[in-house]
Amino acid sequence: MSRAVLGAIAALVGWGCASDALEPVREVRLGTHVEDWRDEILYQIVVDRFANGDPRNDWRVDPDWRALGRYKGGDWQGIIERLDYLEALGVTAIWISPIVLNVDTDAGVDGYHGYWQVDLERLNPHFGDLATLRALVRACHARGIKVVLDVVTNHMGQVFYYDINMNGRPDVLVAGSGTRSAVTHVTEYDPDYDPRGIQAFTSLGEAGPAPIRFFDMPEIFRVPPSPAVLRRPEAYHRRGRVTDWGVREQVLFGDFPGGLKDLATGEPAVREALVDAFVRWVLWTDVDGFRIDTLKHVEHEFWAYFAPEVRRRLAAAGKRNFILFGEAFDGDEALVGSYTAPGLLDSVFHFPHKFQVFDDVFLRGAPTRRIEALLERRETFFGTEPQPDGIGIAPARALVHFIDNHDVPRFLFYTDDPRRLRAALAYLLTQDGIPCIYYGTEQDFFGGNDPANREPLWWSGYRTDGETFRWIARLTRIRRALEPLRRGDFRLRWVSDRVGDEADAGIVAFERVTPSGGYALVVINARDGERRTAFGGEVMRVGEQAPPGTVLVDVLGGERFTVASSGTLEVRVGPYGARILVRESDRVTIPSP
Ligand code: ABC
Ligand code: CA
Repeated sequence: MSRAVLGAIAALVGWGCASDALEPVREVRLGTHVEDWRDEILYQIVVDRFANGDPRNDWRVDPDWRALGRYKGGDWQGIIERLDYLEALGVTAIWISPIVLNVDTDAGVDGYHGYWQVDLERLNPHFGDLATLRALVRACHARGIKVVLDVVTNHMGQVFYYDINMNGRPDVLVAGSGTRSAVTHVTEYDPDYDPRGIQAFTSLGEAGPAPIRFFDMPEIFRVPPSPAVLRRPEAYHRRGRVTDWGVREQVLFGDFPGGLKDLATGEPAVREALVDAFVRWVLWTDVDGFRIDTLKHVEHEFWAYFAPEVRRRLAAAGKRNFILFGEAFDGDEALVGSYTAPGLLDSVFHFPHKFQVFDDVFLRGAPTRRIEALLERRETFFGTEPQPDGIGIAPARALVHFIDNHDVPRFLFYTDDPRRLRAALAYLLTQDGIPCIYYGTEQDFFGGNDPANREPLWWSGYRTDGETFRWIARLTRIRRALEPLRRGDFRLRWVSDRVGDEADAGIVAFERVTPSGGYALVVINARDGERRTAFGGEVMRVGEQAPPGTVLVDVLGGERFTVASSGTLEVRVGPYGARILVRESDRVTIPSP
């Protein structure tokens, strides 16, 4: 066993070594670093895969490039050393994968992603220590980059087994051994859902709730969880693994596939422990928000407690505008939107938008009319009032839009035409809400299902001269320079029902207008061939901010267009191209990347 492993284990079991968490740590001075979250451009980082800055924490690292389910060595120091890269790309906020101690490895897969938490009060030593995490946040803030932490409230890692046969050992049991009945395997690590709770079994039949037994394997950090309230059976729902995602009760109370044990989030002591633990990391590091995992697996009552309580405690410590947004992985707008109801979260990832717009329209060529339908329903399903003491923007106006993430195949897995991706990026970075870019997109990564979509970024050589990198870098500069693109209302001006060779097939055009009259007009062509904002004698009409005679300049290509006396404007756009038009009289300048 290497020195580093021994050191980590020693720290874990508390042998004299300095421990990050359990001793008093001086809190840092908290600040409010964000004015309006819609000004931010998020960049999602899987820490283990972004950059390796510290070889001393490289134990259990498997260098085989095919072994993507193993630790690869990335860490917080690596991010610190690559801030120039992020600045060149032009993103303004990073969301980093979970930071706390995880079950290190299980069934041949490692906890490199961070979602197998075991101790909410200690950091994952693969990524660094508290000093490094603080240094990261400080270095980011010094460059105007905000930091969002990924937190999990739904479950712990695989920290216990259900001792169904009560023999004190984790077994895989064979049930129904009779010749006629089917033979089934029951694993005590991860048994199937039982609404009564997992039952124990003896030769006499069922014997009441199965005891749960925590593992004690410090060499892989598979130890009784912390804080101590999470070592009581009542802290878990104990009903076994979800077998049917269509059953709401299972989705809420079942263990997450992979044996991730579902926390009893209705229990006051559990709720409080979660708030305590995650708020403490903010007090200790000054991060700017939470990306919350698995929203739809936790009952709404929990969010009604968690969100205001986090906001209250942080406000008391001097931090405001702390964003709380989360992941409800679902195509159902009503469900996804429900987490932004009054009193709950500031925002959510817009999964329905990912499916219907980025996948259907930009990837598969569905009519751009889809965008209109989604937009029309938005205010029905997503919160229209800012959350009390939240970020000050209504959830419906601050939705987090994304093309792909670490749980789905990358956009370029489905197409080998990067022009499609660039059209999607143009839309992502000019529409309203908060755009989020998954690391590696800028390098044309094309990985498929998890874990193939979590490629080490160093495979790219961190080049900044690729076409997609440069395209994103230009778009981020433009978004940052043009207030209407960040804060303006979104007004659709042209979408099409057509998907063939028609003049306007694939065109989406929209205006962004601020209350003080700031104006931008965006025209994107999601298809091949030159297209325009006109069809069958009808031409796009523009808003009153661009009256007849107004000259509009494309900040991307430099071309000029004049609004006709009829208040219409015909804009041509090349294959998968985009135009971002501003009034010439506004004399806009965009800094070059
Ligand atoms: C590992 C393996 C996977 C294997 C899995 C069972 O175990 O790598 O190959 O499939 C973490 C790790 C994963 C790891 C898991 C389990 O833990 O990152 O690598 O997977 O060990 C969050 C995080 C995610 C994280 C977890 C767990 C949760 O972002 O990284 O995973 O902490 C569900 C959850 C969602 C979760 C996601 C992975 O699984 O709801 O919170 N993400 C349907 C369901 C969704 C489901 C989705 C994907 O499939 O409704 O609930 O997400 O499995 C639309 C429908 C949707 C539908 C999609 C596919 O189609 O409207 O409802 O989603 O049209
Ligand atoms: Ca749950």
